Amino acid sequence: MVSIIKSRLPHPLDPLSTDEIAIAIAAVRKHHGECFFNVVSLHEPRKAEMLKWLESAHSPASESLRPARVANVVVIIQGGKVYDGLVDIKSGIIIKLELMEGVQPILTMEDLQIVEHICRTDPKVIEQCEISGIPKSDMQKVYCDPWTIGYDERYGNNVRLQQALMYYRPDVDTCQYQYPLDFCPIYDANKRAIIDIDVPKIRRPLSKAVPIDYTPKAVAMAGGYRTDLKPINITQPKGVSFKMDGRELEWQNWKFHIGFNYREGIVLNNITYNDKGNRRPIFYRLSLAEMVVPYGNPEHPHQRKHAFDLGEYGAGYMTNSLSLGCDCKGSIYYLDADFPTRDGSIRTIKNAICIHEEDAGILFKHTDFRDDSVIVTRARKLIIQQIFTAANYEYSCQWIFHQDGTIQPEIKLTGILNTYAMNVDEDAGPWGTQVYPGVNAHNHQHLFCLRIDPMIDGHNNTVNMVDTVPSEAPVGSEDNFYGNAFYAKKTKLDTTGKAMTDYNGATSRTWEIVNESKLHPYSKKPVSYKLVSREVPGLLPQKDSLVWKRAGFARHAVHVTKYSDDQLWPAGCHVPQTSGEPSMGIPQWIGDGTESVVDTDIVFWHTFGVTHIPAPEDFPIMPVEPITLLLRPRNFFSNNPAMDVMPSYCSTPSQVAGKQDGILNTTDKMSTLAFSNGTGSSSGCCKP
Ligand SMILES: *[C@@H]1O[C@H](CO)[C@@H](O)[C@H](O)[C@H]1NC(C)=O
Ligand SMILES: *[C@@H]1O[C@H](CO)[C@@H](O)[C@H](O)[C@H]1NC(C)=O
Ligand SMILES: *[C@@H]1O[C@H](CO)[C@@H](O)[C@H](O)[C@H]1NC(C)=O
Ligand SMILES: *[C@@H]1O[C@H](CO)[C@@H](O)[C@H](O)[C@H]1NC(C)=O
Ligand SMILES: *[C@@H]1O[C@H](CO)[C@@H](O)[C@H](O)[C@H]1NC(C)=O
Ligand SMILES: *[C@@H]1O[C@H](CO)[C@@H](O)[C@H](O)[C@H]1NC(C)=O
Ligand SMILES: [Cu+2]
Repeated sequence: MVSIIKSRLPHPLDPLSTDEIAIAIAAVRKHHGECFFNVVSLHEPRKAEMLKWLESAHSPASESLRPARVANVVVIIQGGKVYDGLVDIKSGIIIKLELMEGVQPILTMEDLQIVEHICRTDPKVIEQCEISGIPKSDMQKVYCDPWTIGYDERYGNNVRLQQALMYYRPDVDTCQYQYPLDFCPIYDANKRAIIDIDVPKIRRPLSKAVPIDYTPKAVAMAGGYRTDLKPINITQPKGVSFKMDGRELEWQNWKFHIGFNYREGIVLNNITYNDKGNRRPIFYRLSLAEMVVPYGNPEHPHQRKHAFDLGEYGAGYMTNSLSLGCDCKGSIYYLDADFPTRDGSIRTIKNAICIHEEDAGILFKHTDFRDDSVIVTRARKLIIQQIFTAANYEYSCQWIFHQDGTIQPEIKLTGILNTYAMNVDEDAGPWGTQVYPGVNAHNHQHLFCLRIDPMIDGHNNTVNMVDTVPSEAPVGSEDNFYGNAFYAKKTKLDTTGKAMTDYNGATSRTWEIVNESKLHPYSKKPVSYKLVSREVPGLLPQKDSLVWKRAGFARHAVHVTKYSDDQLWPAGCHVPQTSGEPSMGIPQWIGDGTESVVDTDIVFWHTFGVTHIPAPEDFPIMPVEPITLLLRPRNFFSNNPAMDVMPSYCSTPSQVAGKQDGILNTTDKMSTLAFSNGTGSSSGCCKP
């Protein structure tokens, strides 16, 4: 059973409650009359304020130091004017609300949903559909995925625009991505109208291929489902092993707070580990802070396809409502998410976050080959998950905690490829692949930016880049006579400029975040958490390209900046329609690169991901492709911190020799032999 202890006051890092959102909305309305609500979200307490309150938490005066609840509010008023500001929740007073010139705030789901209806009735869109081979009477079968325009130099950023990627569904249950249309209407949100249509030089009429689908009906027609899959039951007869106190979770020595916002989705705060009674700080805040998906087809207007899914649409706004037994199996604890709607009411996404445990294979094992005495300990992992849908694509974001002090962020890509029309005699290469007759899936990258605000045994940390390299001394020299020497070469990233570094698989490059003033008693190396990330493609759009300018965070695998409360968004605050001149976010913060990031409060930014050259196996729906990273303790614990996890089985040489009692056997009673009619005998899990 999950024990839920309800605290009276919200934790300062809890997302705004529905009541708090309503207070902020009422305050803005009182002042500005009718407006469209774009964002009403927790303005996180300043770190210094938060720490001061915590330090004083046991004094009688501490309540007066409790960080105030403040809402960050972004609204759009008639005529498309954008206001961004702060509202104090307790008093309902607007702290500030500033008119923003030349920015476009995030696109909400409601902003997106309007476009399809307008496309269907627009005479110029109807005309283009007819050219593609769709009769006027079939306009209800025309669909569009509205994307922000990204940036189009013809319009700049004073008008709020979307580009409509057009598709056709011959039948309402047929997947539209196999019938892309070749033109691209441009929608103006203020005029609520299509203001332009980009029509390619080469026309590509509607595909006549027979549909391929993943629905039960389509699978039945293609031969039906596999029948040789038997059920797997996951049971936790005594309940889960984690505890929740509000949004604070405790599990296997870990303790942390689970936040959630419209933009990053899951935010984990104040991650600590109880090291034999000593609760050690590890990360102040962890989140996926931005991403960009640049497409690699040079034909106009495909250069505009480079979605910043977090900054332009929001991993929170697009998050799925998860369900038992489908998205997560086992005993699941859920947290909901509350957001404002455009007209100022509340939208609740039930089950936005799921929390559960999974068996994680073997934690460690050793058999003594002399006598078969053995220890084998099974591992458990805890998963905090959300899944968001960015039009065609889905991203499952998992934060996986392990018993040995490792944190493993993992992203699973699935959903449907973004597709474009192609003619029967056309060659899709080299910028794309024909994944189905008439369907061209363009090359693209999925680049994610992880924001790591560390506190490895204290808030002041330093980053080293670590490369394993051969000794510099040549073969035959005194220092390396046999030529076999190699070591871990550390480069201290002492300035923001020097910290702009890239991946190198040949040297097994990692980056370690250290507290230099605390050395491990045995290794004499500083305590650290090391980032192990092996899927780190460089940004493929070239230097000075539109994407390079707009996605400054993606130019390098690693950036390190000095901590600043308001530096949360690596591609800037309001991302839609930024021109990249100047580049917002990380490049601004780094400036001339001379700022010291040694032994101070730092933020570590890591861009990783995959380059996706589509293939027919990805169509019509893509099997999950996982990308995984590790944040591992190194020189942090005195030794393996998980030896106190009960083994499934442990026998010692003396027990084996003497057949003494006391062999530890906690093997589960659910596991059985696969074929009970077979010849194998049930000799226990650990004995040959
Ligand atoms: C597994 O689950 C199914 C259905 O949920 C149930 O009918 C069955 O009895 C379970 N089997 C075991 C061994 O618990
Ligand atoms: C972090 O967690 C520790 C341990 O539970 C607690 O003492 C501390 O006050 C928390 N700090 C913050 C910033 O929430
Ligand atoms: C490093 O760790 C030590 C021991 O926990 C701590 O006292 C110190 O404040 C930390 N250093 C910094 C600079 O945060
Ligand atoms: C952390 O570094 C700052 C300077 O960047 C310094 O003022 C502060 O005292 C340091 N804190 C600790 C705990 O060492
Ligand atoms: C055991 O049962 C399985 C499935 O019921 C069957 O396919 C297999 O032939 C049997 N094996 C023996 C050794 O009887
Ligand atoms: C350990 O316990 C399991 C389950 O009770 C049992 O099936 C197994 O035979 C035992 N193993 C040994 C080696 O005693
Ligand atoms: Cu992809």
